[in-house]
Amino acid sequence: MRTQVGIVGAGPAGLFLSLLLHRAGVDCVVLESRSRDYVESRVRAGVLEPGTVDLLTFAQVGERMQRDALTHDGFAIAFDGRTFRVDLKGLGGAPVTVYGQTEITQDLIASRLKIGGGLVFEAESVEPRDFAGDSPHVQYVKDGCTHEVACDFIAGCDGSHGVSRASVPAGAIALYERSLPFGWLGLLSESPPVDEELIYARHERGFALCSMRSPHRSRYYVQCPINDTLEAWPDARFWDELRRRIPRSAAERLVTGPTLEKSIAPLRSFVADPMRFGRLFLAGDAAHIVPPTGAKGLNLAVSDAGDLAVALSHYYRSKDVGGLEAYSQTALRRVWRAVRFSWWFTTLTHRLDEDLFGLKLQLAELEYIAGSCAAATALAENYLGRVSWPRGNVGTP
Ligand code: FAS
Ligand code: PHB
Repeated sequence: MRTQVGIVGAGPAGLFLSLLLHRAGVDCVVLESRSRDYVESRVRAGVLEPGTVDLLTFAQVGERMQRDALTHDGFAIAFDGRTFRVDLKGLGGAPVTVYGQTEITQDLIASRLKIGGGLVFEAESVEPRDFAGDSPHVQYVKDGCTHEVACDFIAGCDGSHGVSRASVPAGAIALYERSLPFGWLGLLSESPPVDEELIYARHERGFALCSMRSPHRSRYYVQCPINDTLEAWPDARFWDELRRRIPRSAAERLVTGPTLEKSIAPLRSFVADPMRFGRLFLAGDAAHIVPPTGAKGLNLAVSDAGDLAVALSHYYRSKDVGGLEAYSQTALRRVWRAVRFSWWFTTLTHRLDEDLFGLKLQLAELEYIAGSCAAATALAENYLGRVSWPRGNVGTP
């Protein structure tokens, strides 16, 4: 089989890239190791930046999102017995959209299948090959038969534990990593949210987040030790701990409901530089991971796919490799902005078991943001992903 772009992984990055390439007339095939049911049922991100909504709408994937998504003009931060609101729309000029990654993945898959072909689930032993040369290909096994996809380029969109980045010769890509000694225990429940907007709670017992997926479905997180297990967290303990960490008014409104999903995710950052090797290009979690506090992971994955689609489409139209050569540097500038913000927002709101000085510093930073329009604006524009280089001020590299 031959195609122009072989895509490894049918998460948001791979699926979105395949849709944009198709709309640009570029032939591609997506190879996914898991089943469609598994991919479509994964519970992950929930908050979309305005840029992500625009990209999904441009790719004609936004119909259900426009109908069902929630629009939030701000969110609350609770600390030290106080709560203040970050006015995203007033300070950053736009709202965020609350719409689950689960729904996005389903919408992307439905759109991709409507186009026909080019999406293989349960592809086993997927192996990107010969991407250092001019004739890359991807080998995989399906129903016991070995298949080969010859292509011009390979897009590694297979997440942080995928095969693509692992296939690059050791030392060719630098990895910048930092992990935190705690994770997020997340619970999705069939119950109404405690508030109309998200609540990020910094509490001495640990961080908590009240989020949602719809007026009837809530998503909650509590910070937990990295080696904690789901067995240690029966629902009753989760709800009790959540009530202790969020503002009393919210705790009194909290309505519990049937648990639809519960999982523990580690909090870490890593960045792969460059995000390419030869004719293999990395996008999304295959190239970077950020702590979910800043709600960046999914948004970065969609942005990478958008940039890579533009570069590949331009190449096929003009045979100009300029976009492909610039892809990694352009993406990494955006990635590091998100890594910085996500790390900062995580260390600001989580229990870090530092000395009392560190704890006082955390409270002073929160006091400053609560009382400063400039500081709250900086938070808002980062949360919205609206930080862009002022043309002319800092020059362009
Ligand atoms: P994904 O990991 O989503 O997709 C990669 C795909 O590649 C998967 O379908 C996988 O099955 C497939 N694959 C892997 N290896 C393969 C192989 N060898 N061959 C073929 N296919 C292969 N982000 C937020 O913004 N907010 C959050 O709250 C949030 N919560 C998260 C919770 C968890 C538990 C995790 C793991 C991530 C969370 N994220 C969150 C980040 C998450 O949303 C990612 O950023 C997003 O899924 C990135 O999309 P992709 O890059 O497409 O990678
Ligand atoms: C979520 O709803 O899953 C969510 C929302 C905001 C975050 C992280 C996760 O910062």
